[in-house]
Amino acid sequence: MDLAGKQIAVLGAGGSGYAAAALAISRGASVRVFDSGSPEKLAAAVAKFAALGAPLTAGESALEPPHFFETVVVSPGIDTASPIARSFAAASAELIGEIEFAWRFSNAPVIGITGTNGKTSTTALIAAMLQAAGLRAIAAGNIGLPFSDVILSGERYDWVVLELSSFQLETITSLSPRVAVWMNFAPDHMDRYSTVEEYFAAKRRLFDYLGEDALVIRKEESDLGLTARTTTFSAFSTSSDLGYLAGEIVHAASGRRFPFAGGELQGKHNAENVMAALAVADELGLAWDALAPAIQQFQAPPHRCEKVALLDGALYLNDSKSTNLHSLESALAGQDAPVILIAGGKNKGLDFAELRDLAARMVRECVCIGEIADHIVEAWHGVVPCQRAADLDEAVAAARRLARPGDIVLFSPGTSSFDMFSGYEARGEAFRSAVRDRASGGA
Ligand code: UMA
Repeated sequence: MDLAGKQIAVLGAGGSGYAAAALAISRGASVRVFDSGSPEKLAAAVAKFAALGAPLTAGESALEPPHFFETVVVSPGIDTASPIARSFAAASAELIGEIEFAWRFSNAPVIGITGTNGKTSTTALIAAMLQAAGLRAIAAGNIGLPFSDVILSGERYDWVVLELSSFQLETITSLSPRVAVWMNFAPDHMDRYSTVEEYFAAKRRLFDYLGEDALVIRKEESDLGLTARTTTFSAFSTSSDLGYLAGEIVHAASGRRFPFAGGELQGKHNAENVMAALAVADELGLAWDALAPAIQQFQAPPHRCEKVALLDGALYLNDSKSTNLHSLESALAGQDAPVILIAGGKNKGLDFAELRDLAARMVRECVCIGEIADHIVEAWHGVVPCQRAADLDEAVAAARRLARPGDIVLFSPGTSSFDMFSGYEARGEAFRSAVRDRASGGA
């Protein structure tokens, strides 16, 4: 893509907007940035973009394109149906996302990973696995590092491992992963999409430019009519290419086995993340044995079924990133010991009755917190003994009284945190300290 002398507009003054603007400038473009957020809140960003040489227009005046642009690069958080995106799309030759923009400059092949849950852990795991195999690999995309920053760094990579959200996939027009990984799908982001089908269609764009490249996909969702060479995985199906048996991951056709239990990762949903990584390894011709130490020592990113401590013989897991029911469902289904669950948080209209059967099978007792506590008690009445706690610290104290040696105390809220915390990270940190204080001899 030749940008010399071209007029480029970047929409959104967040991390991806900044990286895209910097990349465009480095390739000789003239760049302007537009953000419909309030000028007061964006005062620091105005100075930062001015220093870069990409003037930022904020607020109401950002909605009117001042002239025609060759290319508009939109940040993932901006809905393409929003007023700002629509007016710029009408005043440009093309509107593409930051991921697509960076892809056009990439010399390295991409492993693209999407899914409703588990994609961040799997992205980090695959990058760590490739690095352990001596390859130059980097994790980028929705995981937090904009793809444009990877290009701008000038580093040469053998592989870019990209976590791709539906928001990012909506605006690709040529991105073609060498290996596409589909973790799972469940309704989410219904504040952006008007139907579940629309959300699915956005995610499915991962395959739009796939051709005959490789596809790694969860068995339960593999019936998508694609022609790509496919490897299926599942910890719950007996007919997938990669499956789970008594603590091991098994390759059905060859009988190869990979020891999963005993590593840092925990739960069958993490076993599926490892299966996806091993399928990628097969695709790249990497032997499993050589990868075992890196995979077994790999620690899940914080707040995703992260092991916190062993207290009175019970294992405490922090899954604060569980902000929807699907994520709680995966965390519960993945356990193979009785669970004392701490759940609850903001009441955003979720129906915990959907998990009644699973909770009846997996949860011995539940401690409910937050705005939605009463709803959980009611939804699981008669199948799971539930009690309420006033805050997270009280919930940990209650769970400790209920737990027996060998149990798992799982903090997987199943909803967002904003009734009590500033975000899932703060919530997870509060859980960690409540547990660690007790593990180190506190109350
Ligand atoms: N904005 C507008 N108009 C709008 C909406 C937003 O101008 O209608 C402006 C905001 O005022 C703000 C800017 O857009 O200044 C923010 O853009 P952004 O939301 O795209 O934020 P970035 O900092 O660029 O972060 C994005 C991803 N954010 C989202 O998809 C919401 C990050 O994913 C990603 O890590 C980063 O790019 C680097 O690639 C975060 C995320 O929450 C982690 N992702 C969602 C998720 O995981 O559920 C999909």
